[in-house]
Amino acid sequence: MPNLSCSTAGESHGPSLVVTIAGLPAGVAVDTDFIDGELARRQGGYGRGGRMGIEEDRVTILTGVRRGVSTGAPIVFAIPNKDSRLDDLKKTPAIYRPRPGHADLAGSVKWLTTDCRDTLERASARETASRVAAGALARCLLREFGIESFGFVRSILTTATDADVTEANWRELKAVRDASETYCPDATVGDKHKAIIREAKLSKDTVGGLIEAHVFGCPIGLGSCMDWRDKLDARIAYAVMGIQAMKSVEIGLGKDVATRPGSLVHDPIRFDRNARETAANLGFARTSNNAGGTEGGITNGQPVVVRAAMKPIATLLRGMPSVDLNTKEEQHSQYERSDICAVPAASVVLENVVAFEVARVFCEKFGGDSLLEVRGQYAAFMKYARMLPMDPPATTIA
Ligand code: EPS
Repeated sequence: MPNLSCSTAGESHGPSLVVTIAGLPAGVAVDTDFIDGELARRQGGYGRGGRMGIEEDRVTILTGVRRGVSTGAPIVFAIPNKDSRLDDLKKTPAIYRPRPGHADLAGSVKWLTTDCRDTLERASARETASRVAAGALARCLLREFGIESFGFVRSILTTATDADVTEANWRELKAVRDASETYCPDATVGDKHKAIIREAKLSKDTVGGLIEAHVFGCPIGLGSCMDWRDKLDARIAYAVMGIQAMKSVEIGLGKDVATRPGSLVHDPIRFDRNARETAANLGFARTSNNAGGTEGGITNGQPVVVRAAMKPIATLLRGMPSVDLNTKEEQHSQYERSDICAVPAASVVLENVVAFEVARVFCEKFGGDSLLEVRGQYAAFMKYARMLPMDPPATTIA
């Protein structure tokens, strides 16, 4: 049985994006309405440019699904591009003038060309549509086990919401987020974000921000500390840094752990007997969640909380100092078409990318060839975990 994996291909202005997801058990209902809904959300958000008015992202299922259900074979989705003119795109002077902050310069030198297009077509954030589709597919499995992911915009520039997101209120906040053009779960702050983006547009600039994802319903025990490569937080950091334009990832309190004593960082443990038989956390409740749901790289029954910082888009309407790669003369990087702010879209990417990593460790712990087997493994583990302490010890149970 292969591990759950995702690989992507396709150029921003090629005929199609393609994503291959291998290792999803057989028997998972593939909810294309949900997947396409996530793709539509990723296209939206205040601050997007002209391209998103052209595209209408939807998955075309090419392999691995029969009558709406996964077969266990690799699943390939195509997401066709409407703005598909890769071979016809003219070589304007801009294409030789790398944008500071974009992959243009490093990629062009790396692949021994002065034409930045070969690099930018894959570096483009368009690729994130594929990763959203993969994450949304993985969520079709996770929700069978009550695991849900919620992503939103925490801040744009220096304006942040202090919304406290909990297991009890996240659905309510989701409704606010879904009514917000900047995907912020705080209506007043959402309006301020819009004003900031509008201002950036007027000054021909761009803005970044902080995005957050919370994953609810994870049982204790996903990920492992036995090998550093299997730590869930390590895998999340890897996957999130793989999202275009991310410059930092934090779990829980993140960098603020460095400024507090241990007594104000570590989350006190208590036991809620009423939750023992029903809750995914087996009743092991915490009075805070500074750890962000992982200790030792293993889920501890609290929501997994991930925050990432997105840099401002590198394509500025006013340009930035650069050089022409052919003449080596100083030139401003030129503007063709871009977003002013893609932080709302990135929050959708984060929500789905983090969910995919949770699904990966979920399949590692409870994996089987079919959903039925996964259900059995999950139920068996939860039964034993609720039995603790075991007498006689677990090793003697037949
Ligand atoms: C991007 C430039 C813009 C963005 C694009 C990312 O595209 P274009 O160059 O076609 O105008 O809209 O984002 C997407 C296409 C997308 O789907 O998110 C870039 O250079 O990174």
